[in-house]
Amino acid sequence: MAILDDLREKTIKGKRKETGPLVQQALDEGLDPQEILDAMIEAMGIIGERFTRGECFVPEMLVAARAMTAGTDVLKPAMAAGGTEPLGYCVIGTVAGDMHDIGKNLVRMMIEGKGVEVTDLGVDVAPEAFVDYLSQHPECKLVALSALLTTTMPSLDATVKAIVDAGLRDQVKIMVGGAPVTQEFADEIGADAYTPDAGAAAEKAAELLA
Ligand code: B1M
Repeated sequence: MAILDDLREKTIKGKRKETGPLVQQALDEGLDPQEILDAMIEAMGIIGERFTRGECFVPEMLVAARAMTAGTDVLKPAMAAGGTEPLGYCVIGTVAGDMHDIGKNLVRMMIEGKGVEVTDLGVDVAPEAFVDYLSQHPECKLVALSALLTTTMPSLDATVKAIVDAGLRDQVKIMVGGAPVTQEFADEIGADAYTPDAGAAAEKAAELLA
């Protein structure tokens, strides 16, 4: 579809003033929000492959990421569910040492879409920050951790360990995810769940909070 091709292209090129209006136009034309999101996710995949091949560098990845964020900001209301009483409470963050937040933001958006109230601690979140949050918010029963780098996967482990050491493990479920993360790794570090994408993460979050 032409508009999605255009959106994919503008995201790759980092045209952040154009992605938002294009997403709005696609919504106005009645396109499925998931289809619109997939076009931008594909764009990030293409940028990532170019980076791997040495055809582009960090600044290009950064502007593409900003363009995608401008697009997802417009998409957010279309993906959110209605409802008044939250299904439960969740805290989310990208783990220590890791600055990637697009995937985490999508996971947050989709979990919110299930009627869960989500507190986002942002990126590069130290294990102690999760522990502090949980200590102060006993109503929070779900921790969602994102990691995009093989080098920050140990921070997932460190965060789970910090929660155990603080004596808070029994009060929460812990979900992990991000491109390099696997079910095997999640089992190894004692997480309750691994999911490969934002949609599956939202399903699992609702299941764990039910
Ligand atoms: Co970086 N980066 N990056 N980057 N970056 C990757 C991840 C990389 C694969 C690129 C590559 O080499 N091909 C590579 C990692 C290699 C590895 O470790 N395996 C990489 C690298 C090396 C780096 C730097 C080290 C580069 C450098 O400085 N030399 C550096 C590290 C900085 C740091 O974090 N300390 C770096 C920096 C950056 C930018 C800041 C420039 C920018 C991020 C901006 C931002 O996020 N605001 C950036 C970007 C944009 C990328 C790519 C191109 C795109 C990431 C993205 O947003 N994808 C990426 C290549 C790629 O992914 N193909 C790359 C789209 C997003 C929707 O997907 O985040 O995977 P993703 O999320 C998915 C799933 O993973 C899952 O659901 C999401 C959607 O369905 N998911 C979860 C995510 N979290 C989840 C949690 C869950 C469940 C599912 O449960 C809780």
